[in-house]
Amino acid sequence: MKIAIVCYPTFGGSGVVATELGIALANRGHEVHFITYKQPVRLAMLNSKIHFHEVHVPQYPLFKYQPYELALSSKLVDMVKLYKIDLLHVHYAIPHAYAGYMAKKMLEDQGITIPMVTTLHGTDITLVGNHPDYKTAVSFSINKSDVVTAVSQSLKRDTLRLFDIKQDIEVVPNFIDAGKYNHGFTDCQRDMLAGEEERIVTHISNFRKVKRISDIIRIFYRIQQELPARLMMVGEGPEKEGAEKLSEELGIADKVIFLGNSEEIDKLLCFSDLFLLPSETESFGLAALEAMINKTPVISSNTGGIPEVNINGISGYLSDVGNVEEMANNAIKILKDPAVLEKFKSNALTEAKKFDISHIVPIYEEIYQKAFQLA
Ligand code: GMT
Repeated sequence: MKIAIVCYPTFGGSGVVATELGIALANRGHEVHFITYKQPVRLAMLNSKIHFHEVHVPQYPLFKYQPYELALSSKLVDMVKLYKIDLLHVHYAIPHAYAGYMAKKMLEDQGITIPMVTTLHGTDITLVGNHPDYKTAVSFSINKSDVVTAVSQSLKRDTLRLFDIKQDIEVVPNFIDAGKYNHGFTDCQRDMLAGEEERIVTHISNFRKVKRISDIIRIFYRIQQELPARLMMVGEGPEKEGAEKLSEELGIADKVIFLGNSEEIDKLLCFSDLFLLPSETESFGLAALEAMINKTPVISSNTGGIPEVNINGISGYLSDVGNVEEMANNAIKILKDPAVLEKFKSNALTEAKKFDISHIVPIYEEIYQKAFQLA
């Protein structure tokens, strides 16, 4: 099958999921065309099965807002015709489902029928999509997709609660390629970041408000009062500066390392002892799953789809959003006893393996077949 994947190419869960799915589909013999404004960060290799087509948005000085959707839908039409693409799979509803539907209609006008699958990822529903200024168009394009998928039961519930959705939503969770993690890194140079006696606590995100970055610093403040530890803060985003200031104010700046965006998160996670994810909302929490597959237990908020991946008392602990005290106490409980830490590490790996890509890609293939029948 020839599949066009539309996604955000930046550091962020939806782009990562779309990219990893595309690579896996190509490995199973499909021809995959990524169509977006930049080569996705996790897409290292292009070959006869993996193509990348850049969407250019001509800058016109009289426009206050440059029309990306227009450029994307035109590019989709051109690429579908040029490469005889069979199906569109758009990730993140805004504006991809909208642009995809426009492309579908333009192609229809030329006698070409193409099915469109839309995958909802989270903030396209819970934060941005549900804003009154976007809601009408988001509802419309979800309803016009041939098949709609959501990354967790929780996101499915949120979508049905927040929008007037007239069709079925299939749940296909985020996934991980467990095979890739038998990497046996020999360069786990833990000692470059922390002393032997220090526990390493990690957070990875795009540092937006929804991640409650200051909670992370406050949880860590309590942890380091009880045991020697360091915090690795990986990523870039609007809340980073505030987090740097807060760690200075709390007098722990020497123990908090801000690493910026990294393409080597598995190396960072392989020497982490604990992952913190106290988000306000999280449709699934891919970052938690990536931590767990690297044997890193997770202290998280009990929100959205997180409880579908982080199992309370098994792979980590869940607390109410904002309950920094409880999160810190649970973190200390895991970190201070080596036997307990080992148990949580091994449980985290076991739980993560349930989301192996080998279970998930065939589900998407079935969904594509269904989309053909419905288009
Ligand atoms: O939240 C992010 O860091 C990025 C965001 C995105 O859309 O790129 O992630 C969302 O999609 C991921 C992949 O499906 C989910 O694992 C994340 O939980 C979800 N983020 C939120 O819901 C806040």
